[in-house]
This record gives sequence, C-alpha cells and structure tokens, in this order.
Amino acid sequence: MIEERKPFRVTIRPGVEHYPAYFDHSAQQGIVDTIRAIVAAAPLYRPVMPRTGKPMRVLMTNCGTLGWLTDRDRGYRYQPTHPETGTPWPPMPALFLALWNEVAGDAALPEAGLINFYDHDAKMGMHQDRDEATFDAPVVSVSLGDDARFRIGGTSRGGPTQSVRLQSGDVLVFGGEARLAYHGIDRVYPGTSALLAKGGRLNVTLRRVTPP
Ligand code: MD3
Ligand code: FE
Repeated sequence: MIEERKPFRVTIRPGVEHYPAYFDHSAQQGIVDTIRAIVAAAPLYRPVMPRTGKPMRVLMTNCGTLGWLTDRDRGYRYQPTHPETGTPWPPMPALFLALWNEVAGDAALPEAGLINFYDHDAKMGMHQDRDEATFDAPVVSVSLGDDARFRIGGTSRGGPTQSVRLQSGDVLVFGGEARLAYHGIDRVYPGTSALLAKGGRLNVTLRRVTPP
C-alpha cells in the first residue's frame, strides 16, 4: 500500500483544482534545474501563429514523447522532434510523472510536457487546449518564478471569466467539464519571486495527447 499525499487544494470551480504552494522552495529549485537541463538539450524557441506568422510573446520548448508547437505553414500540432534542431524532445523527467500520479487520478500517463517562458511583459491570449486527440485526461500545470494573473472562462469564447493569481510552486489541474475551458495569462508581476535570477515566469503543462 503506497501512502497517498493529501496536499491542500481549493476547487476554483468544478474540474479546476488549485494547489497553492504544492512545491516548496527547494523542490522548486530542483524543478528549475531539471528545466535548465531540458533547455540545454532542446533550446527555447519563439513560436509563431499559424498563417500570419505573428511571433508569440512566450518562448517554448518541450519534454516527453510529443511536444506541442506552432509555425506559420503547419499550425498548431504535436510532434516528436524539436522544430529547430530536429532531435527528439528530452524524456519526461520522473518528477513530472510523480506529480501526475499524485494529482491526475488514474489517467493515462502524460506524453507532452510543454515549457513556457514568460518575460516581464509576456502574456498569453485566451484560448482552448484542443489539439489533443483525447480529452479524457486532465491537464496539469506548474508555475515557477514571478506571479501571474491567470484567467479562466467557460467552454465558449466571451462568457464570464474568473481570475486567479498564480505563485511559484502552485499546481493547477483542469479536468472534466473544465478541460475545454478558455484560459490565458493576462500578465506577469515582475520582481515577485527570486527563484529565477533574471526574473520572469516558467510554466510547465503536462498533457495526454493520444488515447491510451
Ligand atoms: C485550463 N499555459 O500552454 S497553464 C498553455 O501559464 C497554457 O503558461 C498557461 O495555457 C501558462 O496552453 C496556463 C494552465 C492551464 C493549462 C491548460 C488548461 C489551464 C487550462 C487546459 C484547459 C483549461
Ligand atoms: Fe492553454
């Protein structure tokens, strides 16, 4: 019998669970070291919007067997290799799989670990995560570094929204009826965390992409 951790969590709404300070400072430093190793093998790159080629404000890379990316000609998709180096994404670190096992119930293991880097004035517009071939598993996200204002709405664009301030070490889980909710990052609050020496915010998003 494996002892389950029962970390504190707040239900923001059905399907949205917020675990404030899930990771303590030393665990956060360990995750940042892990991300640095991933970035050394799979450099952060600047994605561009489909068709228009407009650059996004957030830099991205991935770990896992599939990575999410976007470019002008082929748009939003998952692929097993880095768009610039052509090499496979680094493997999903054990610590992300352990997190998934703690908060994602019995869902099939995540294939994609998307890493987003926000500088002090980066944001991410409201969107749905719907490029996956299955929505059965939840999405699990970890926030590191500067605080951010996260906004979540319903499953159609333009309805009422709710804002949540995310802090370093927080974990969010989106499943069930919230899996296809619109969401985005309105802003980063510079200077609110000393975790990243040069400031900014890292977010890791774990996703199941294909049916098990
Ligand atoms: C709600 N990232 O990469 S994570 C993304 O902080 C993305 O970098 C944001 O949205 C970030 O797609 C937010 C929180 C999140 C992730 C997936 C969701 C919220 C979600 C899927 C469904 C509903
Ligand atoms: Fe998203």
